[in-house]
Amino acid sequence: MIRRPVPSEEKSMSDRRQFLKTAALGASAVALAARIKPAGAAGTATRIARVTSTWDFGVAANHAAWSILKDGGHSLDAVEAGARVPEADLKNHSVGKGGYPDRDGHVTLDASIMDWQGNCGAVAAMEYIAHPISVARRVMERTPHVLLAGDGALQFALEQGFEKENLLTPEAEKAWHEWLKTAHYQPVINSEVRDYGKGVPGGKDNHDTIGMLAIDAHGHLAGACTTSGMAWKLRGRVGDSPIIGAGLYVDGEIGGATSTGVGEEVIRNAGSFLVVELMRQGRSPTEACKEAVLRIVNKKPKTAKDIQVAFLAMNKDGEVGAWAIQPGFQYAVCDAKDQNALLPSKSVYGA
Ligand code: SD4
Repeated sequence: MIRRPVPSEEKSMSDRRQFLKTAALGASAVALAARIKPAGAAGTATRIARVTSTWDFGVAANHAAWSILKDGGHSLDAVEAGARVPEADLKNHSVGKGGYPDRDGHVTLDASIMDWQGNCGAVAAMEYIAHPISVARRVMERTPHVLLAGDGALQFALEQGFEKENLLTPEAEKAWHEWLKTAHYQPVINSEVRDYGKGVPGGKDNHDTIGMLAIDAHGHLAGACTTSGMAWKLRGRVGDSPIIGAGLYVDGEIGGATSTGVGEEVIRNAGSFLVVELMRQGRSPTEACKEAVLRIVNKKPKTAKDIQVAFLAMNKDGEVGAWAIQPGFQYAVCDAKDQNALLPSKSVYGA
């Protein structure tokens, strides 16, 4: 079938050509960035390339993003490359292939991507495609739409040349059969730090969505968010991750935010949009994340005690901050100075 490009695709192709030209200038862009003075009273952008992402798997994801950013590459390419790392990790049961399935044994993936100009794309409840973040980018660049869901998202992905594969690994299937013995749906509190004092079993692998934010040497922000969603969810359930403004939001003039944890509470509060708007009002990334988390806690205090939600934010100067409901949330930060930083987030119920 011959597919004619839609108008936005033609525009995106010309953007792409422009981008390739710019990328070729990458090394000189970095050199230029090095000459640009740090933020001063006038609020000049620092032009320091940096990437941050949720949880400890964010360190490896950041490395992939950094391989693009360090040479003057673009933040949008960086966050896509970074998000693909946990998507491809079969040991990771909360993102991409190898993710835990829904109640009926289907692995359904959610993802979104957004740039500093307000361009965005997303897929929700998509099956059989291992890299939903790349499909989300195609939605952004090659369609007039923002969000494709379910069978339509799959159809689009196949038309775009993505490969159909079984995403349910034997390990995830075994865990699903184990869960079926009780079939009790109770989201666990995600915490990578064991025994943080509440008797909640944390652990290195107890994490979920990867949300990633990057600023490149051109001073441009982008973000990505990808997940297999809540394990054992109802078929058709969509979380916050593919919802622009909930799981991810980027405003090039202000900053970006992303979230992890129980998506229903994030959607209810338009969480990532809220964080960005709080930064617009003058909050630092950390203050904005804290206030958004408290909004969730104060709205449903009883629910909040037993769930995890965390926000991660980066402002347009590359400053990073986070806050969570429960202790044990960590975020990875990578820049020219340190490619392996993994920082503990503050939280409402912990330190
Ligand atoms: C969601 N925030 O679907 C995502 C992922 C998640 O525990 O909840 N994982 O709500």
